[in-house]
Amino acid sequence: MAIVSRGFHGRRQPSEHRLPPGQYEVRDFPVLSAGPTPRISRDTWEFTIVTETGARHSWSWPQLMALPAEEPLVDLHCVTKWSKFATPWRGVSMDTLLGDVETEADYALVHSYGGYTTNLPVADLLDGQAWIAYGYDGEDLAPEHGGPARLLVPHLYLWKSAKWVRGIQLLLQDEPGFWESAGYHDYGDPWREQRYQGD
Ligand SMILES: Nc1nc2c(c(=O)[nH]1)N[C@H]1C(S)=C(S)[C@@H](COP(=O)(O)O)O[C@H]1N2
Ligand SMILES: [Mo]
Repeated sequence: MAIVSRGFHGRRQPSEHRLPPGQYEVRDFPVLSAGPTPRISRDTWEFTIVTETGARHSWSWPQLMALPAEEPLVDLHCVTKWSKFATPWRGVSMDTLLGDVETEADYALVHSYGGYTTNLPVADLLDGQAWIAYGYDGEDLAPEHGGPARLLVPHLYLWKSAKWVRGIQLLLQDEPGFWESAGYHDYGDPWREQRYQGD
């Protein structure tokens, strides 16, 4: 009889092994917004990538819907210490959206309807790590969680996942966003507990 390590393939680890340092698990889905929830109509919604040379790539709502959708099942980690496991999203991979964009930029500044911004390296938007998410748990993404669409970049603290996303500015130099300018960490890796500047 072959020696098989049972349960090795495709089984998620018990939840306590998926908690980054200093985090606790929640079962509900907290809402954290720095201001009021903007109401954006899908008829006028637009997502725009602007490169370091000023080249613009825009998608209307129907154009976004026409792109291949993915259904990532990911853990979320908020810097206020809650984590939520196995959240089911639907959205378009940033690999798809950045695929035809010619750029040498290493940095991205994400802009939201309502004025929120957050920054991250372009590399963290690629290789199946980030999505423009418009569905959650089989439904349209609710406005309080960032609908019509938000950035989802679950390997970083959740403040990087800009709700009501409007566009991404590609930059040769790093520029801090809203929370990063207020003392939060520039990168925000939950596994290295990069909550604040200097962590
Ligand atoms: N536009 C915008 N995006 C945002 C925020 C915000 O205030 N405005 N808050 C961030 C923070 S701090 C967190 S923890 C998550 C919360 O997402 P949720 O409300 O869906 O849980 O959204 C992030 N994205
Ligand atoms: Mo947060």
